[in-house]
Amino acid sequence: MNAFDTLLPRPVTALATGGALAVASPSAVATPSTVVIDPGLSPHSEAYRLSITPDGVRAVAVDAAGAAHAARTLRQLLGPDAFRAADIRGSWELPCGEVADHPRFAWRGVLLDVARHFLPKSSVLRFLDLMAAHKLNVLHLHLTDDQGWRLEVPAFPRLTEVGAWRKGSWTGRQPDGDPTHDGRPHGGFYSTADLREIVAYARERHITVVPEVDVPGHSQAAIAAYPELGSTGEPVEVWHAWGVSEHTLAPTRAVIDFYKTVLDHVVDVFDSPVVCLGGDEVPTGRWRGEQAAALGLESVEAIPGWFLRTLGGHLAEHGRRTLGWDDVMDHAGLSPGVLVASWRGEKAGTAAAVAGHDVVMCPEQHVYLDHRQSEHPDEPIPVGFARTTEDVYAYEPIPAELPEDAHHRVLGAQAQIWTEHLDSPRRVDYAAFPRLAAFAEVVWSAKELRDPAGFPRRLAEHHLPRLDALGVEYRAPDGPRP
Ligand code: TNX
Repeated sequence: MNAFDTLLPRPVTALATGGALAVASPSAVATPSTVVIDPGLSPHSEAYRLSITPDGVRAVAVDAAGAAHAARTLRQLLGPDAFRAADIRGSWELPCGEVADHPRFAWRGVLLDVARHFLPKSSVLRFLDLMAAHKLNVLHLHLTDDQGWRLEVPAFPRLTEVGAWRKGSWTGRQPDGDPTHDGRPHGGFYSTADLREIVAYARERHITVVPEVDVPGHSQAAIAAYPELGSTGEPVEVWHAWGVSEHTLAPTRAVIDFYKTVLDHVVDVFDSPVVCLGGDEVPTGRWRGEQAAALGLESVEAIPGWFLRTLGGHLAEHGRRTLGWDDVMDHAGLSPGVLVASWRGEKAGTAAAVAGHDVVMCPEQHVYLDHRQSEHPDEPIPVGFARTTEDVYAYEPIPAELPEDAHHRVLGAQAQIWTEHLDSPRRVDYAAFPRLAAFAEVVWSAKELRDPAGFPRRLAEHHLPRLDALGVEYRAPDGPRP
């Protein structure tokens, strides 16, 4: 196999596969160039070693992902032009040297919220390419929420016929008309074929797509499609406001059966060993004590835990693990196999790790990329408090208070791109980059190799030109672009 093939511009591919390319410098690269898989290279998965000498490029990797990383590093070393879509004829230079490398964390994730604003399939595929270039390896796709259902489920066509579309979005600036939305219809969904294509595209790049079907809150779009799923049965619309809707799922066997069918489809389409059931921000106001009692539960507060246990058990029958937002830690009887996404700071993740859960660190204080990037008055996306690229670079995924014997429970970290205020692929670019590049280094590099002093220079001199070549509309370090 040759991992260089799919990643490099064509003339370079010719080089990497043994074609001729004359290079006229001391750091000349000649043929042949090879990639070898050697599981004995390193105890670390995804490890690789790259040797560049005047005689050629040689990469050894412990596994196929490591081979892909070697090719990605090689592309970085070729310079920004190697990131252009167009073929570039001419000579390429590589510095001679050795790279021995492996990731610090196994879960190097990004959440993309395609529910609040739909992103077309082509944008998701492009985003996967950008993730791969940054050696990120988990795409958490937030597919369902109050404001939209993006996952086609053949058994329940109204989920996407109705649940994928809303009348408008709340922007806070509605001049006339309905004060709750801007009157611009919004929607879209992924067909089963689209999702299979996304999963396969990701797999080729050694990225796992973790699907999220959020229960029992964040479910108003599903209830709009099938009102009988709701706790009151009253008809509702796909929500056009932001925030947390009061319309939760009814705690009944019928609703569980519905979601089991949804999840049967999800596990058929997605190959991820982990499926996210959400479990976050669940209002209990629409549930009645008798409903809880009918399920043998003490109070309505126990209903979210019941959903998680029941549907998580169903996923387990399919051999899949459940991921839940850290709110799930509030519930008794949580299976120790449940993976916890620690978003309300690091405390919940620390507690979960100590209690024996595997954890993905996602703290909103550090890695929520929907947050504004400065206090500048022209900052176009004024969400929350400011988080700069340097702030993200300074993030440390292992909480200081986590005892050492629980460190291994932290599988890694994940950056969140919630899209309430990101209504186009360009806005997603702007929010994501270059902060995601800083995050990628946080989850990849050994802690002692992190270099906050040198990062701004490396970013400006080496990485932003690559993003330019890739056509990424990132936020410039010197301020917002109008
Ligand atoms: C909290 S993180 C949420 C999301 C929002 C986000 C906005 C989490 C589990 N819930 O639904 O989009 O804040 O920053």
